[in-house]
Amino acid sequence: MPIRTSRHGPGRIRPSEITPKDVWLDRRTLLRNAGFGLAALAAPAAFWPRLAHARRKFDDLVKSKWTVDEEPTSLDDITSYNNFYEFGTGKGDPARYSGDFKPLPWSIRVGGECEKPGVIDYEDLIGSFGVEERVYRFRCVEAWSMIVPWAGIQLDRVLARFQPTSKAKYVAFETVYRPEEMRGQQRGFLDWPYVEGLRIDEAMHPLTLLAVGIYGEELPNQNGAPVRLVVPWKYGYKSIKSIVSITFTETEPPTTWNIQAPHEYGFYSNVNPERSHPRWSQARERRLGGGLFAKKIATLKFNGYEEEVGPLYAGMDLIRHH
Ligand SMILES: Nc1nc2c(c(=O)[nH]1)N[C@H]1C(S)=C(S)[C@@H](COP(=O)(O)O)O[C@H]1N2
Ligand SMILES: [Mo]
Repeated sequence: MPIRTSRHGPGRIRPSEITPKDVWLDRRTLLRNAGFGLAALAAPAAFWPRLAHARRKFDDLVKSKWTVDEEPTSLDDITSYNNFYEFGTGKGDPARYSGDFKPLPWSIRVGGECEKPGVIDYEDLIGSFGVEERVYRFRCVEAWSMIVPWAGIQLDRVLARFQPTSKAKYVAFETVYRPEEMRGQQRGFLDWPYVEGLRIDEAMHPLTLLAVGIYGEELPNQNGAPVRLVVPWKYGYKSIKSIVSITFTETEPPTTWNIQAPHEYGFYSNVNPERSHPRWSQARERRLGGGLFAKKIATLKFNGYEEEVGPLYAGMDLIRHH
């Protein structure tokens, strides 16, 4: 079995960029593959190689003004308790089963209502637009939340290149479909591929980020490598992972969780402590990393970004348009 030191294939990463940690984690992968698998089956997610691949560092990360002044959640917590149904429905499944996913090379098709439809390659994306570090609050519908130092590119800068027309009222996003690498896609947990959408003004809002990294390095597979959306004032499920296509549309695009359970999940999905999920309240949350008995804190409207994004929804009934 070849020793993989990099998910980018031979020659893409210089040996100097591989840290001892990466090598150590790779050795764990080898051990697992070499027959420690059975013992590991019974082990908790913590045993599994969560960051099995070398991930490039972003050197010239610009610190963004869009940064909350809160203590970031640890990388360990951010990468071990995930939702990514393409790898299974358990919170530990993405860390456990995403090791064989190959995020690079990668490109994203952009089309629909725009003057210049085309394809953007990952290397072009991170080379052409400045990658910024932004520490955002991130709130999942199951009422856990975290503080994440994302590395990313403001989405509107990327979209502008394709020149959306006046008919572009929404933007639709689609996740890759690769059942051979994504074991969850071999099962009917959701309608594959995962799809999401934003109104054009939401997509163009400066807070909306195309994330390519966490803690200054490329995204781990379980967090949506190599490119995922981050919309910090909405519930986590709007932040679609491993994006392969972006389409400008005239009408509201279908979204995975709305298709799945329309009474529970609407198109807007703005964080709203006043609108309960039909099966539980959304008024409080628990920060990841604080343990099961961590005290709950009050959830803020628009996840604390009301000043920035409140005006987008002026006059709208946010209970009806949940
Ligand atoms: N393609 C895809 N994107 C997805 C999901 C998914 O299952 N598949 N889960 C969503 C949900 S419910 C959440 S809370 C976030 C979790 O992101 P994280 O694992 O990086 O914390 O990803 C979102 N994006
Ligand atoms: Mo979520």
